[in-house]
Amino acid sequence: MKECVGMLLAGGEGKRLGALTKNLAKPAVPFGGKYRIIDFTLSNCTNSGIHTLGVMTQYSPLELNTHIGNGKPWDLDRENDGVSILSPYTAKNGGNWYSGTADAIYQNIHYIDQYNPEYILVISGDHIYQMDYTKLLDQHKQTKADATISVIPVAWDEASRFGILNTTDDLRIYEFDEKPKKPKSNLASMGIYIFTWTALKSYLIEDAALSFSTHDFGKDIIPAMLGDDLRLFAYRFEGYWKDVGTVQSYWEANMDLLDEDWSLSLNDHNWRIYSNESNLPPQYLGETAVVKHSLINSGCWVSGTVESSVLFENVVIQRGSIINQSILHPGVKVGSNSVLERVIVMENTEIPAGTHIKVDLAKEPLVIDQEKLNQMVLLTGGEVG
Ligand code: ADQ
Ligand code: ADP
Repeated sequence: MKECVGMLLAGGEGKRLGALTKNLAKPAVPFGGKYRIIDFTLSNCTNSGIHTLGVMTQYSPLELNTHIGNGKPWDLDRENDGVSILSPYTAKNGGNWYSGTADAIYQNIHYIDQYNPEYILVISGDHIYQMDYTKLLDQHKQTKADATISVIPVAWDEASRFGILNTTDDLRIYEFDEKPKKPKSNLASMGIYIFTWTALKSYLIEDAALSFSTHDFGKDIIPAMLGDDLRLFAYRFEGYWKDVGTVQSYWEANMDLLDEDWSLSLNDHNWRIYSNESNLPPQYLGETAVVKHSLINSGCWVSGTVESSVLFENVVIQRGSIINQSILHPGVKVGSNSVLERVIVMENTEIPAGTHIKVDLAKEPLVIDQEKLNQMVLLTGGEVG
């Protein structure tokens, strides 16, 4: 028997990340110079002592599954528990694609039941944050809740892309609206829940039989529980948290790693973020290199200027090029005398010498892959403003 089993939802398509998720599940998108987005959640599990974890994958899972592998970097390669990749499957008595987040858990009830847990931690693979789930679980037990939702205040103009809720002074939730057009508060659900398993299980079974349901936690399960007056509580998380569901928020979260208030820090030795280690040579900064305020990973070769940017492994910047506020994925090569500003360049893209791409602050940063680049060069001869 396990007290708490973690269930990590990692199967969404991530449409709003555009080209970044063309061939890749959102949780597998590279982040922060040497990580993938899902590393934050996986590391939070290890650091919080959650060692039994099901990861539900579905959309473009190949690279994600390879990345997780046997879970070794996160100390989740264990014999009797550890990490299990739960892909949808068909069987004689049913089984199908996961039609929603609640359906993904519903279809894995047997996986959960084999551990006979008291509680279930439901988490997502597309958030950047460092969180101790034991505090969330402690509050859940103290309040004898059926469900506890982690919450954080968000900017009012972003509130309608979240589940928005209201609580009494003792944090009991009395109102919950999933992505409301007119938000009544700016207290947002982080999509991180603890459920008492018996309570959740009965709601999942009931919900699975409803033909009109979208089988989603925010749209269906939480409202149904609230409607039945179950004990739903909010857990106020204090710390850095970002849903990197849009290109803008993905870019911002990377830039936050460079912000010297270190609200998001990779340097916290008590809360390390683990990932697959690559065995690469040290970065080389040539005599013409100017590097400021940036993260530069191993295997990079820089002869140009790099400011306020994140360079993943094996990136090459030739002489005379200026890279500013940009994110360059592994293996990107930038020829000489090019200028890149506020762009995200995808894996192995080769930028020809003399290419100018600047995106001004009012616009969303531009995601560039080889195909997009070739189109742009054809249209403009390399000058994109
Ligand atoms: P969204 O982020 O819009 O809102 P959703 O798209 O349902 O939630 O994705 C949640 C997680 O589940 C993601 O990690 C996604 O990859 C995964 N997922 C989605 N569909 C899946 C499926 N069919 N199978 C497996 N995994 C799947 C949610 C809540 C809001 C809350 C925000 C916070 O609904 O209330 O405010 O998260 O980010
Ligand atoms: P100073 O205060 O002398 O300017 P630093 O800028 O070197 O010192 O670092 C201040 C603190 O920020 C230190 O605790 C250091 O460990 C931390 N720090 C430095 N670089 C990073 C980084 N890339 N991410 C997170 N924390 C960092």
